[in-house]
Amino acid sequence: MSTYETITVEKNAGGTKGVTLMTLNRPKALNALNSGILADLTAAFAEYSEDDTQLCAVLTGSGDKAFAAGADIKEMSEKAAADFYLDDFFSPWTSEIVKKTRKPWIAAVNGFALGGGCELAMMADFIIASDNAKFGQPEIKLGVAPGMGGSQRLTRAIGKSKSMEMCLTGRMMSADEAERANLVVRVVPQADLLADALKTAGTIASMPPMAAIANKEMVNAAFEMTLDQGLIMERRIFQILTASEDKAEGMAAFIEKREGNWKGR
Ligand code: CO8
Repeated sequence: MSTYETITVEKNAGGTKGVTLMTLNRPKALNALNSGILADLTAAFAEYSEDDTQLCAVLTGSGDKAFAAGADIKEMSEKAAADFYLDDFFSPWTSEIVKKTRKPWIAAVNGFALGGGCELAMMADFIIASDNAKFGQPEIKLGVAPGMGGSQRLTRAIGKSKSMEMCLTGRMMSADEAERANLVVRVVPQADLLADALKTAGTIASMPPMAAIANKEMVNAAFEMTLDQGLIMERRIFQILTASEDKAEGMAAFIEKREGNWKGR
């Protein structure tokens, strides 16, 4: 397993088979997302994708204050527009973390998730939040705007009015409001967050792996396609899955009242 400078990665985390725990590890800077974290996280997600023993991942922040308080403002303050454009800062995240990561992953938001931190959490398949979590897109206060998907993913998640107000005022949203607005799956006490996220990830990791990838692909397609196109895609993937070894095993296991023994194909 690789070692990273700005994140920690634990496979089979806490003894949960098949679950990789990634932790952003710059607590003194509230886990602000600098280019070091960008490189480490991109590599860690590639490693997760390639490791057939790991079937669900959890991403969280170290310390009890922040998931990530945004892109690193100190680093960004020294960059010119041409640097952002030429480096295409943050685009590797979209390609590696969102597009290439076909296996599921969960964001366990344990405090501030602001700006790029909120955007990173929203790249996850779903978010579980601790009761002290706070979400926001405060970029406007810095004279900019979301640049890693916030204006698009937040709007899709919570609707235009709330998203518009969040982006225009830069205000923070509490965990309870985020749950009411469907931004997060549920809110748990901070002390229970990691256990809850790992347990949920463990449940996902115990499912037939190819079916998990297919389910993720189908749900994501709902954001990209018309209803008709999405329904056709769903039906085709369903049909393909019926030819899998795990379909035969899953249905036999149900009838024989036993656990499935998955092949992942
Ligand atoms: N970047 C760098 N350092 C940070 C950041 C950050 N985003 N957030 C906090 N820190 C640092 C502080 O500077 C401080 O360091 P130091 O002790 O050396 O001064 C340390 O973390 C602790 O922070 P505070 O003392 O401020 O802690 P508080 O509890 O008083 O406040 C807050 C916590 C409210 C979270 C506050 O730190 C804050 O407002 N942080 C900034 C939040 C923010 O504006 N985030 C958005 C950043 S912009 C962004 O994410 C754009 C992404 C898209 C870019 C796309 C480019 C193409």
